[in-house]
Amino acid sequence: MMASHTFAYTLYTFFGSSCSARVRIAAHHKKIPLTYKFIRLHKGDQHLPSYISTINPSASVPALVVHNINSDPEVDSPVAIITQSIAIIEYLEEVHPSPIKLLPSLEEPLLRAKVRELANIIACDIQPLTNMRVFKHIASLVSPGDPNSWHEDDWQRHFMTLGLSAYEKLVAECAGKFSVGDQLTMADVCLIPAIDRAERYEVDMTKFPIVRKINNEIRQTEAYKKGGLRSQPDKFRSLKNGDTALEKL
Ligand SMILES: N[C@@H](CCC(=O)N[C@@H](CS)C(=O)NCC(=O)O)C(=O)O
Repeated sequence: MMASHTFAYTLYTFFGSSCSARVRIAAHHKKIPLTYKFIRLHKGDQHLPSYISTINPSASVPALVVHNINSDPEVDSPVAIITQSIAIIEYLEEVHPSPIKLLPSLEEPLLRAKVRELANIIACDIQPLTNMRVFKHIASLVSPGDPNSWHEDDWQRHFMTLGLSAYEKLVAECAGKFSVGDQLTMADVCLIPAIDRAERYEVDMTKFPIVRKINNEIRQTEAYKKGGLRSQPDKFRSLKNGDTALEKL
């Protein structure tokens, strides 16, 4: 395998995707340049046969294409394509371990486990249940037109509240300025896009005072300001800074 500095990266992303935002925020924090290609989830680009066959068989974002830095990404084959946001973040952490880290050092295995535990509450317990394809499929199964049958917003709030309640309990033991101590970690880069979504669905965040304090800190970081949904070139033109009334993706 070639040294990491010989690589360049293209990220397939959508501004409102919390999984893409994790990777964007992580890369900004670590000062790793990414070129973006936009997948319009609301238009179904993730289902295009060319995207599924050549980039991401899971029909989702993000996907990170790793190129040789001297190659032409439009013509030459990539070195690798990594799908799954957590795998991408951990890859970037491993090949760019310094100067800025998103995981505690190898000498702190329990703290590393804590960061991963928190990140997985978001990535494994909340996001998959609240993903667009899930609620679209449920909506297709329940009686169309019956207002009492199923409410997407209640479903979203339920699973977001469950996950954030667990997060709140766990961070009580380890939070400093951020979720684990005073440095931004992979847990925080997963948490903040999940809070953006929770706010869109009007989850009662007053139940989570520690998470709210951490949220305020993360929002001040350059990494969030540059990698969060509101600063993305593909954001909907109607989305103003500070606006939470975004289409529920
Ligand atoms: N486990 C995957 C989940 C990827 C995923 O579901 N991404 C969402 C956006 S956050 C998506 O592309 N959804 C498209 C759809 O549901 O059709 C990861 O962490 O990368």
